[in-house]
Amino acid sequence: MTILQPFKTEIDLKTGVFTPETGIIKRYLSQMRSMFADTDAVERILADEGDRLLYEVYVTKLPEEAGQILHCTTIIHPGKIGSEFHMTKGHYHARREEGEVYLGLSGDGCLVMQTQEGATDVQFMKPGTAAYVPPYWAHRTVNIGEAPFVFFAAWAGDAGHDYGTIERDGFRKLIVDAGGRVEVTDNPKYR
Ligand code: M6P
Ligand code: ZN
Repeated sequence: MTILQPFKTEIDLKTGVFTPETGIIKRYLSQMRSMFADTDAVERILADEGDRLLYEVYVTKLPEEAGQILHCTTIIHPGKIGSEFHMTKGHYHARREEGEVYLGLSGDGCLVMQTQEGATDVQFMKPGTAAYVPPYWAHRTVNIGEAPFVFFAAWAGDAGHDYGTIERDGFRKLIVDAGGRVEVTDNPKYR
């Protein structure tokens, strides 16, 4: 495995910005067209206001190999697509036996999880919440507030991201705004 020099990163706890910046991933609505339940709302937003930046990920550049601990911050901007709150794509780990740890830094969010055996779970997160994604659980985060939801994540270097399974099946649970109340509902399109 790669032998590295120790290093550190300064993280702005409010904004999630990494210094030095070693990489940033930006995800737009156009890249998640079919992931939101209300696909009419998606197409309306894209036509009326153009593309929308949903979330950003500040990553450390580390080799994706066993023994390394990858880490990043994610910033989900506030907003909704129809009644569904802005969220990440979500994924299983390619190596299902690898878990992950999250730490809420700013804003309000929730962590939606599920297993391929049909179990579901939702953990609400605020600054200071450490949430654990055990092995075998797919995970997606959602911004349920009016400010950016920012959290730190750390996971095994060889875990890998399996996006395909979620792209095909979706998540069983949706996080929606029901007239000012955050509600967990069943996804009518779950396969
Ligand atoms: C968390 C971690 C990252 C992930 C990011 C965005 O910070 O789980 O590995 O990349 O969220 O989520 P996604 O990759 O599902 O878009
Ligand atoms: Zn993960």
